[in-house]
Amino acid sequence: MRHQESGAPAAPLPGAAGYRFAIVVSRFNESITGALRDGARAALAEAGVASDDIEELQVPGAFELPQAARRAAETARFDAVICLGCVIRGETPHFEYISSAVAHGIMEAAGETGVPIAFGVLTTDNEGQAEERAKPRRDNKGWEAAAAAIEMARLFRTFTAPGRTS
Ligand code: INI
Repeated sequence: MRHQESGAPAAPLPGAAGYRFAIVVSRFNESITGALRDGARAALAEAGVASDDIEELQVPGAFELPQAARRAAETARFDAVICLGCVIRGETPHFEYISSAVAHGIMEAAGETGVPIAFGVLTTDNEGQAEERAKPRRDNKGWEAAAAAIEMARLFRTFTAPGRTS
């Protein structure tokens, strides 16, 4: 298991009941991204997030993730946004362009909107490697991205100005 180097039981996720999340998921390589989405939903449920507090948005490919994530963040309806995608290396430089555009785009959108945006995008040489990272529950990049989003959402709520409740 990639989360536990020591063999100790995995720490439970911190609670996030009442927090709102957007999951932006790419349809490209859908069998993998669907498994990432399931992993992300499992993590949110484990943290006590109600399904009504999760909005799922679909985009065609990973390249479109930052665009939709930015718009979702700008609505101010979400504590965090979780981006899920899968880019598999082909014979063309497309892989490098898409992977780097997505990573930079997500980072920029998070910085400019002030809303945490988690990077749950697999960039692998082949489908087998992607499947290895999209297993049920914790061996799943979607689960990992959701756990990061929960942690960041909780952290960002602590930045609320004194005397303000939201
Ligand atoms: N999109 C992906 O999410 N994964 C890929 O592996 C991929 N490849 O290999 O091309 C891919 N391409 C589509 C891209 O994300 C855009 O949707 C498309 O270029 C339209 O903007």
